[in-house]
Amino acid sequence: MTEITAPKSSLTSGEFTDEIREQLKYTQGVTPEQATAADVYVATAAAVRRHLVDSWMKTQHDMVNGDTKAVGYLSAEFLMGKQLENALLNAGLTEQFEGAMKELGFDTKDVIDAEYEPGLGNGGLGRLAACYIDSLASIGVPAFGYGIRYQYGIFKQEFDENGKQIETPDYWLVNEEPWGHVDYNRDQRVNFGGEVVEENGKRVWKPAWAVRAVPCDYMVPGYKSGRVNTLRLWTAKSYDEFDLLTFNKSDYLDAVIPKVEAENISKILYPEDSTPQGKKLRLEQQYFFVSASIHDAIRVFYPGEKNPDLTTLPNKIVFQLNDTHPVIGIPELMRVLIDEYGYDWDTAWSITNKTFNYTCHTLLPEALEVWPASLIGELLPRHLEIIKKINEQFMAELKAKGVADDQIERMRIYTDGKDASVRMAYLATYGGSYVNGVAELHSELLKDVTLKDFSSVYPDKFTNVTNGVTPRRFIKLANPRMSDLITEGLGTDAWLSDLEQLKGLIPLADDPEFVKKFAAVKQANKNDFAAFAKRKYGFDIDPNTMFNTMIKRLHEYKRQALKILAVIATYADIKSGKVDPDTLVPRTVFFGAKAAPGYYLAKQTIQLINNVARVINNDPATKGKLHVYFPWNYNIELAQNLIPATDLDEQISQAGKEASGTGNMKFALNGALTVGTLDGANVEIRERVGAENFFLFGMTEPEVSALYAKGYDTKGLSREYYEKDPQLKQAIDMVADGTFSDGDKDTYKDLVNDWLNKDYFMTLADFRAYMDIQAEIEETYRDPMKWARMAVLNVANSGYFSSDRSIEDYLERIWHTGALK
Ligand code: 7GP
Repeated sequence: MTEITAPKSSLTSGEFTDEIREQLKYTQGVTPEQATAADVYVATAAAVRRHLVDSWMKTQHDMVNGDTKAVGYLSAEFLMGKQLENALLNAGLTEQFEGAMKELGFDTKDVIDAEYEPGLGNGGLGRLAACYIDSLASIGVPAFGYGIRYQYGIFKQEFDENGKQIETPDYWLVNEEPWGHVDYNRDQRVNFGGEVVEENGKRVWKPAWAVRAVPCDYMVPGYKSGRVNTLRLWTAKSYDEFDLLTFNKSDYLDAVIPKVEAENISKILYPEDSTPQGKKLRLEQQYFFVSASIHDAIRVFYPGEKNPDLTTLPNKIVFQLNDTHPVIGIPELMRVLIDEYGYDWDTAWSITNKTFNYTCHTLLPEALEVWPASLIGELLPRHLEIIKKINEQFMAELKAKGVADDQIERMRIYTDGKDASVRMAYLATYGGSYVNGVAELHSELLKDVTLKDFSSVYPDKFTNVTNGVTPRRFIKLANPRMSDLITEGLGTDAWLSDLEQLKGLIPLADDPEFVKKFAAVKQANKNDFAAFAKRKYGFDIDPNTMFNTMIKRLHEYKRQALKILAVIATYADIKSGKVDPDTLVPRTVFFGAKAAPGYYLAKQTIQLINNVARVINNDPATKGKLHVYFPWNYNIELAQNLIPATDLDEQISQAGKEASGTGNMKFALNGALTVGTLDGANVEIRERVGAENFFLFGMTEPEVSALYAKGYDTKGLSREYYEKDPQLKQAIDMVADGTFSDGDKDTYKDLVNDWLNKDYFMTLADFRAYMDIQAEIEETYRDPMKWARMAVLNVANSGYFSSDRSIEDYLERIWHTGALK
């Protein structure tokens, strides 16, 4: 094998053009004259893949033959975003692409835009997985991302004429998808159902049905590392295309039922985020991809071996469980080792224990998956037996350690009785080596609250890895102007693979020339966004206002309600003449958020925001002073456009509820200032950028706990805040009295009822503090140089939040491996 080098930047534009021409001709069958931007996109993608193949093969060869352990990142979601620009950047082909497009007479933007964004994830967890596989490849750690190639990703969001969210299916495979290679020759059989019988003193699973798992491989090029990893997403296929007997007896539809049922498994992504589903199909999805991936890893690392020595498995690969969704992998590996390879229980347990680790991404107890034992028994009877045995062993172990009986009872993985169930987070914690939270505060709360019983017995299992984001996509691609300015300021672009180098910008915060340039970059980004929003949504946005953004999933704990109530309060003050609009900093407020289709209060909040926007944007009283826009279908593309244009971002979750957040990192790294609570990674961002460069407000986590203890949500204490605060009262009254529903008082009654009687996430309790911090924000914004200086310091001090650093932490604290030599 040849020596590994950074991708050939020696490829000339001319050569790259020729490759694209070849692809157009031989795979697309069109001449460059006939070609559309969509054709050129497909041909360019194929040319990029071709260019990466050697490094991809070399990486796989080195992975299998070297002594560096690989990482298997098991995740039900990979929210990748569009691929072309990123692949070009990481492959070192950006300039060649620009040259080729010139030569072929195409606009680079049109070609990049021709790609359909795959939405194979819901939010933070899925996007984090995508950032992590970028960083793994960029650092040169051999890795597989393992997941599902859903035919339908997260739904497309539209708003109807009443401002309600409408979900339409996202069939992202409408056109040719040039990145994935379907490898029918590396398929796996995944069994389901049936029963377990005793044969020659052994438990033998007799499954009732099986699906064929076919991998689709995506190359994951590292940035300047010369390494290319694999994202392997599985598709479910039927072994029986067609039942001829049934067809002859009855009709076509009945004859394809088995096919439809099998293929349903990878049909659609569950659109839930931070909420459990508890659906049979969901468990089928989980087992489907995890079983296929485990067998695939054994195939890869023990090629052609009939009797592999699987006691070496933990030296070959370490599986990271991305939340509880892949946790069925623990009993699956036990089953594979015992039933398929003949290992005894203890050996199998020791291998399994060393091979898995678990990352938790939530603080909401209801989001920790619990499966009915009956369902597991029905779909995976052998696994249920194994889980019960793991539970018995666990309880005996706890007893031997002298753990009190009531604590042991609380810690059960398998709960007996009528509603017997399996707690996947507990199974993951016991079954793997390490458990980590995703920000310091989150990891502390996991240890001290959510998994307290476990951390008291197994303190060494618990660790933290604070999330990160890839600077390639979220700085370099999203914000090319700022990237150029950073490179100019630092005199090198090496910061893109060593983000702590941004610290070199600190002295430039005191250089008025640099700060001015920085402010000019932000203004240009705002102008760009206004043009983008006009094109895409028809919005008329004034780029000379403060851009104030809240983009994330719609969830009560994230408190979009707090933001919209504050907007309403300001609007009311303008209307009543209490505030002279000319004294306000002109502001444009942006929301972007999808609500889970069955999440009623979240959907009401969306409707409210849309109608507040409608009323305010049409009211001459606030013209030029306050506007609200809600671009629909928030996705990665919108994030890449809006984040670099934002002045102020909102991270206002109730303290103790947001595990980390990653949007907060993207904003800080793009020179937005944050208004936020002491929650998730906000805590660490503020620590790094400096308290004076962060707008902090609201209760802390201990204050929140104390207020719960007083009965905030159970005794209806929120009403006291409403009665006490005239501004809050007025805002809520306006929602109730029909101001945003054409006079109809019923439209938002459930939302209002919840605020006044429960308000579990304490929106009302934090309202005053949130309004008060606005004065400070406005005063700061009135001094553009001061604001820009603070923004520079946010960028300069946020290098820690690179996903490269997160991966380094995983390597050191959990995976105990490193880059390929
Ligand atoms: C999210 C967390 O809500 C967010 O705080 C965190 O930054 C992100 O994961 C990445 O760690 N969680 C999810 O997206 C999710 O679906 C399932 O959690 C329990």
